[in-house]
Amino acid sequence: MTTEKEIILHHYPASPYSERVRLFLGYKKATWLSTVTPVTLPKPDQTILTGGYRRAPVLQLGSDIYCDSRLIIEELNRILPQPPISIENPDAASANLLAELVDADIFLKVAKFVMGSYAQKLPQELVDDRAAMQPQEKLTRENMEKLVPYLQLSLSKMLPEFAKVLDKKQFFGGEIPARGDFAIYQIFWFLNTIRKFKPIVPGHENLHEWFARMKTFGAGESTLLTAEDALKTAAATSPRPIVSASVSPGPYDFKSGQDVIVHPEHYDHERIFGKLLHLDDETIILGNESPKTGLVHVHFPRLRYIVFPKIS
Ligand SMILES: N[C@@H](CCC(=O)N[C@@H](CS)C(=O)NCC(=O)O)C(=O)O
Repeated sequence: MTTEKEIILHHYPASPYSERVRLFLGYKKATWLSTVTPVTLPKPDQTILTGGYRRAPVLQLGSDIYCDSRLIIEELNRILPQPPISIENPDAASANLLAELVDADIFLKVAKFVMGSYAQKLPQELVDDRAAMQPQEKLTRENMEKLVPYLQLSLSKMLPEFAKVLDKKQFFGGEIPARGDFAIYQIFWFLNTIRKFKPIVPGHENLHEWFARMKTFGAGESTLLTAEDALKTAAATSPRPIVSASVSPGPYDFKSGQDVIVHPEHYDHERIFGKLLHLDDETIILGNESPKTGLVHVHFPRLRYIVFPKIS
């Protein structure tokens, strides 16, 4: 059993978004509990905690569940303020804006490039699972492979620009890293898993040095925790009271406690269920209850997640 304050990260080693958060935990020299999730659906121990959110990583603090790496990093930064990250200055703003570009476009290209480069070796269940996540893309091994030259060209044009933005700075955030540094790192970390960082960004020593500097943060100190024990922790604890809980009615005239569906922007078929407990310009908080978890509060960032009423 763990205590309410302990950091539990639900993730799997090959997940680049998880690597973003693991590196952040390293920067903070955190001690944390590591619950390894499956790479493909079904993920019953994760989705019972999240109301259906299937992606990695997920942060659990007792019975508060945080989805999406951006919100996870903000929450971790709140509970682990030292060492600080770069905020509210032009370098931090440009690093965080680059992170938006990474999430909206560049990382998707990197992921397709890495997977396409190994298309023939990917397990069939992974191909099927990811194809079902993006039904509009008709993902087959052949289609993945055919895209590789185009993706290589795109990345060879885009990625060296990061070196120009970094210029002579230690970090994209300036003297210390900003949230965006961890998002940018994820690109090069994933390319490095197939040894393509140097070939795609030859020269540009400043970027390679930055990567090496970031890498030294490590991943903090983690201990394995079974999914079963993570669920027991949720069942044995209560969610943090929501500070000034309120539900902004928005276009659907939302009411507190109403059943809703949340989905990540552009992924309408990924559905997360729960009772709407809080909705403002920053966060969405859903309440969910099950015998295995007790009451949990599931937190999402407001941006990139869409809330709809659940029509029963
Ligand atoms: N916006 C999410 C994206 C997370 C994401 O897409 N993670 C990938 C793994 S790196 C994922 O969950 N893929 C499907 C899966 O693992 O089930 C975040 O920032 O955390």
